[in-house]
Amino acid sequence: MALLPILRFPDPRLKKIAAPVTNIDDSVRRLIADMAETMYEAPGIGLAATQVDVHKQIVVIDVSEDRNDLLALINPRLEGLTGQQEGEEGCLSVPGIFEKVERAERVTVHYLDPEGQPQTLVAEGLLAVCIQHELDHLNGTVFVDHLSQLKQTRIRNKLAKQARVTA
Ligand code: K1U
Ligand code: ZN
Repeated sequence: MALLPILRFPDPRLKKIAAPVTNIDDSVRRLIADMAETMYEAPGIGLAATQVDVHKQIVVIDVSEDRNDLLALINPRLEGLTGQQEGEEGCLSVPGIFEKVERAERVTVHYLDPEGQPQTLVAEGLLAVCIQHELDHLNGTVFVDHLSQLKQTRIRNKLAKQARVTA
């Protein structure tokens, strides 16, 4: 397994639209294992392939307290978004920034598992938020895009300053 470098906002590659996976083979399963290792090490509760510069529809998620309940979603499709919730979100591509974002409270997601089997999951609360956040990444959207222009400008300036300090 390997740790993968994570793209940082506002890298333009985070805006790419991910393509469906057409063949679920060992290379896809190896990528999922590497993404999981990268997510756990970060640490994070989710990671989309887009964030590691692979533009395929793959996400990994683990919102469990014990960090032992990995979900790998291939070609995920959302349906039946209901209710509303507002919670603080962070992003491994936007380090050090946490902002409130409004999301659906409950979602249904259809996807293929790493064996290529179709699955359906009904999620609510943090898992529903994380699924929406990760599926946004596959569509080239970062949580910052949901914020006001003023907040977006402040975040860009803060990250640019951080980058100058660490350069
Ligand atoms: O997509 C990502 O960059 C991962 C992101 C997912 C996420 C967090 C919060 C709300 C929605 C989606 C993160 O994991 S940021 C790190 C984080 O929130 C966290 C890290 C360790 C333990 C608990 C949370
Ligand atoms: Zn993110």
